[in-house]
Amino acid sequence: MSNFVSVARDNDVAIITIDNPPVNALSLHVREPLMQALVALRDDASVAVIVVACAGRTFVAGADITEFGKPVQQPELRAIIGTLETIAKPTVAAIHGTALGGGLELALGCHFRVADADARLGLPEVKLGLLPGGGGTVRLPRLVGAIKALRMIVSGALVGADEAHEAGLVDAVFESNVTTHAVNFAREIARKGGPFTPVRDRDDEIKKTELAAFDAEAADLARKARGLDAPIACAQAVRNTVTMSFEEALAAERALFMKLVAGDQSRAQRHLFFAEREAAKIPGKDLVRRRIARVGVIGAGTMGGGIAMAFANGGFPVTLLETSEEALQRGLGMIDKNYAVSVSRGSLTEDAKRQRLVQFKGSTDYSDLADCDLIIEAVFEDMAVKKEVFGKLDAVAKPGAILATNTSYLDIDEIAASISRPQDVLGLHFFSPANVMKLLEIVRADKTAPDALATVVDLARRIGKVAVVVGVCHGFVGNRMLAARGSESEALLLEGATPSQIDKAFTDFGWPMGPFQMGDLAGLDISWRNRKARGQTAVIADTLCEQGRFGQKTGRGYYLYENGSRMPVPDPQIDALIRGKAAEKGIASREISAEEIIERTLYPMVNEGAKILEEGIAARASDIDVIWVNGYGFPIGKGGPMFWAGLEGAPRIVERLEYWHQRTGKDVFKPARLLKRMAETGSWEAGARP
Ligand code: T1G
Repeated sequence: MSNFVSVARDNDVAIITIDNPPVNALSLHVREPLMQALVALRDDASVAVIVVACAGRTFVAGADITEFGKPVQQPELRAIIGTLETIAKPTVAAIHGTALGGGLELALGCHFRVADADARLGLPEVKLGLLPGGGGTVRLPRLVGAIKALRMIVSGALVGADEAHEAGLVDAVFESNVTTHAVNFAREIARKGGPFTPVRDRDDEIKKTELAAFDAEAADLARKARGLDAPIACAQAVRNTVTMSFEEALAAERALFMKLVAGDQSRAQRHLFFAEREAAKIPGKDLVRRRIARVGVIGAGTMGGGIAMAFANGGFPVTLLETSEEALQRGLGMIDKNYAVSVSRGSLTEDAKRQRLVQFKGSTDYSDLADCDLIIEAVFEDMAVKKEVFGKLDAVAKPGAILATNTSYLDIDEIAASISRPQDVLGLHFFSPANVMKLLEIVRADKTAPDALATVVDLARRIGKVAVVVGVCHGFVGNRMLAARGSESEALLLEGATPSQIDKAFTDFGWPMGPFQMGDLAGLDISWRNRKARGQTAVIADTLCEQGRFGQKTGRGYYLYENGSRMPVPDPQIDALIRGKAAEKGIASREISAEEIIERTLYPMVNEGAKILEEGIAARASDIDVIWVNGYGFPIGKGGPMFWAGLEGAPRIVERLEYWHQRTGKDVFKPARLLKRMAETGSWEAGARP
């Protein structure tokens, strides 16, 4: 057949094997020989049954995402599945690893599916801003029912082999050698004889659907879509399967798919798919990694405790160090409580909780860190305190141990220079809650050894984090751009905007919440301490903090939070305070549009991103997008700030920045060289540093 598709025979059983590393994506060079094989085996009377299997680490993980946005080439996946479904002799899909998207759709074109016990199955297209375009929204409900299919397709979540078996998605599960078992299963099926009903003709499950219950569930899911089109389209497509004929629903699925694949949201989410994988590619691919068997964490506060949990969840034994027994027990107690919450929510079993807790060893003695291969400091954000801790680490840590700081803005070169082994020092900037947030900003200091860096990039994946390597500067990438985004917030308030008006501009844009609500959630006292440490002031924010308005934790900040609720209530006192400060400064109040709010907050942020690229603090514009989407809630449907700049139009961003620069004289609006270059070329890479 071809290098990518081969056919073997086991007497009257034909086994088609797809072999397209790394994930057997259904690229054109797979689809062509696959179609030929199916037609040939359909028409070969000596073949009684056909098994479809894959070589390598996984069954088909979907259509080839790199082909989207390009002219469609025949044969399409739908045609292949259509052909497969017309084959009268029994067909069996042998699933190992993952059967995802077009891969599961291909399997749904078979009469039977058998899976390896560790296999995972799903239609995650919604995570690419799409919906299943190969008949998944029409065939899956016919096996698992409309409601189950709705949940799987709108969430994009995967199911394990046992759950798939229970749901009727797979017909048998085997501990191992699924292809061998599939051949025996196939032979047994052929021996028993038909009829063999294609999935397309199985209506019993969808006929059971209660449309009212379905619509209620779909409406609930739609409320969580936050401006994304794909979840809504997914729900509509599954509903069509209940209310339309097979052919009508299939055609409707196609129309929805073609609309989404051509849209900006899917382009943005496909950009992020590849951007996350690119971010992990750093020089030194072949470097020998350092062995990490045990991890030490210094500081059992909110950050330290979360970091320790992230490693314990990743299967690492953790030594947790605190200055006093009381502080240690408080930290361990918080960890236990966090796990108990997960158990009560059903996202963790009691047994798993036990297994994780035994990973922790508490201590107040630095010498207990001597057997750790990686030690992460998460103590108070003060340079003198950091240096004291690293001094002690330098004395006790074993040779070759990686010494990391969780600082979110301090100079890591200065910390590294304070000890005898700067080559082992780097930053591991986790985001709160560290056991939940996916992003890990890995800070490469001037002297950081390449093997230390490569080691922690790999390690991030093992603890379920998305890693991005950045250089040393104040606030690194994320917080530095956050400061640029926030630089105008006060000015906008003084000129007439209200906190809720600005927050609404952000939530309308697609953020989970706006800067003022976020400030109240994080605690206004943290950035107040920061400003004071840097000799900076913010007239409104400082006044709030002087009045003890730290946000949710004190029940009032920019908003009121009554009786411990997290619901922000606008506070007329705040408007009066702001108007008062504006009057003191002689600033007249005026109408401010949502457009102006976005211009004066997000445009400077993109501009700062361009400066960061110019300075080589970030290696790629897409790295910045990965940071903002995974660490700061930037709307995935917009692809991150640097990708969004392309959607928004870099020429417009430059023009409006120049307008505000002229009007305010503020540097934050002075267009960066690389942004101007992007406006001319349409690409960030075109003008980037070599
Ligand atoms: N197409 C093209 N390349 C892909 C790919 C795909 N579907 N999946 C992975 N790759 C590349 C990836 O970029 C990386 O490349 C390498 O393979 C290894 O991936 C019609 C519309 C399967 C769970 O959404 O979730 O079918 O960086 O690093 O961690 O309805 O890859 O090495 O150059 O992620 O072991 C639906 C996407 C497609 C699944 C493996 N399918 N893939 O994870 O490896 S849309 C998906 C994954 C579709 C139909 C529709 C994961 C994985 P490079 P990796 P991994």
